[in-house]
Parts: sequence; structure tokens; C-alpha cells
Amino acid sequence: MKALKFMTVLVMIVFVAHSCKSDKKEQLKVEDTVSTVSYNFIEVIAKDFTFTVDDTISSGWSTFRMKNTGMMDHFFLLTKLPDSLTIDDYLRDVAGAFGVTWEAIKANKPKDEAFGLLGQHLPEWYASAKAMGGAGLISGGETAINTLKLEPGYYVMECYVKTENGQFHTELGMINPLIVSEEVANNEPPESNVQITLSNDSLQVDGYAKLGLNVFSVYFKDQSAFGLGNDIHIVKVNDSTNLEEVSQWMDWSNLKGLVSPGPGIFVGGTQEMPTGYTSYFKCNLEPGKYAFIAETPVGRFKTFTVR
Ligand SMILES: [Cu+2]
Repeated sequence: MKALKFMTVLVMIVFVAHSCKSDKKEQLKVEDTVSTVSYNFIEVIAKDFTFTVDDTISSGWSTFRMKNTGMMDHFFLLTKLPDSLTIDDYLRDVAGAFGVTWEAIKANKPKDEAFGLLGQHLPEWYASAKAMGGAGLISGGETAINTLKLEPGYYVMECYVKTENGQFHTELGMINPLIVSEEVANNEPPESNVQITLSNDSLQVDGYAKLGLNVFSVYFKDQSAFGLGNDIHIVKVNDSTNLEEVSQWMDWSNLKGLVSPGPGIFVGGTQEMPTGYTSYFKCNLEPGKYAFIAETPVGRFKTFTVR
């Protein structure tokens, strides 16, 4: 909360400075501002294997800046839980159900059978939990910047990348509760230079990625009602990159899927949000080849070049 309070003070100083040379119009702005909170970033440190982040943030548009100081790839997915449920319910019922499914996959059970177990073990309430976005995959040393709009409620922030011995980072501690308060942040979304539209059968990209700082907007035209949703990540591509293989790696239910370190350098992206939402992410791109790639569906990728 420290950064948040600092920015509130800063905002007030800025307005005081403005009002020195101005009149009633400026004073109105001050009043508008005091009832809300404004700040630059919600700082997240991702390590192997913890998140460090404030436990309570404002609602409205928020920008998360996640620095991956670990050696492994990490992301965060925000899931909004139904009222009165907490991280304990999520760990026991949801992480537990995925754990059972993963054990079956590791024991070489057919996927249909393993996913049947998932259906049996997931609690009924999971149908009303909502995936509400978050940072795409980023490799060690990289920073993810994601702007999204959150309504008040109780969320869990999770990374389910896997270790080489097949443990989800969730199990190792990469899961935090996050409370989004009724207090609304006075922030606006950024302007994008690349517009991505995700639907169940297409990945549409408008605009061009440029050298340096890019702002990508991602509109979720469709979203799957259950299970993994449409999302998007950016991976660097070199002569030895096989995007079919990277795409297989993106699927957690494959034995080697999401086992970090991954098959490429990931520099950002966004997790799934419900139909009709838009989220934004920023990426500083050097010259080179890249690909947009999705966790689901397998086989969804599109290359682009930055000159
Ligand atoms: Cu992780």
C-alpha cells in the first residue's frame, strides 16, 4: 500500500501546484480526485517460487508491473472467486482437482480419462469463478506490464508453470489472495499501437509492432465457458525455434507442457478474461523475430518481425 499512498500524495501535490496558477475549474478536479486513488503500478515480484504483492488493491483500471527475478518462467492468472470463498477453498477444491488429473496424466492414463477425473473433482462453485486476466509468460529477468479492469471482490493470483520434476508452481507457493476493494482507482487504459482480437476460432492482429515500447490491446471476442480460455503470449523466435513444439509446450496437460525453463524467451502477454473485456500489455521489443502464441488452442500462433 505504500506506493499507493505515495501516489495519492503526489496526485494531490500536482493538483495543488496546478491550482496555484488557476481557479475554480482546477479546484473541481481536486475534489474529484480526493475520493479516488491513483497510482502508477501495482508492483509484483515473481521469484522461484513466490509472489510478493500487496494484499489489497483498488478496483477499476490497474496496471501490474511484475518483475521476474527468478530463473524459471512465470505468469500470473487472476481468478475471481464466488462470494465468501477464499484461497483455502481454491487450494483444496480446485488445485486439488487439477492435482488428481495431473497424477493420472503422469501415470499415462488416456487424456479423456484424466479430464473425466477433473470434471468429477472440480467443485460446483468453480463454474461461477471467473478468470480475470493477468500477466502472460515471462522468462527470468523479464518484466511484464499489464493493465486491466477489475471489479471488487476476492481473487487468487496464481502461476501454474511446472518444475522439471512436474510440480505446479501453485503447489510450491506461487498463489496469493488479492482483495480488490470498493475504492475505485482514478486510472485510464493506455492507447494501443497493436490491437489483438481473440475468438474461439481466430487470432486477429491489427496494427504493427515497432522497435521499443509497444502497447498491445487484447479484446476477448469469445471466451470458452469452462476450462482454459483464449489468451496470448509473445515468444522470441530464432532459427532453431519450432513453433509447433512451443505450442505443444504451452499445454499444461502434456507431460513436458509448461515445464520451465521453456523452449524460448517469453516477454509478455495476457491471460484470459471473459467475453467482451479488453486488457492491455506493454512490451519493449528489440529488433528480431517473435510470435504471438496461445496456451489454448494448441497450434495457435502467428509470427511477426520488429526491425
Ligand atoms: Cu511460476
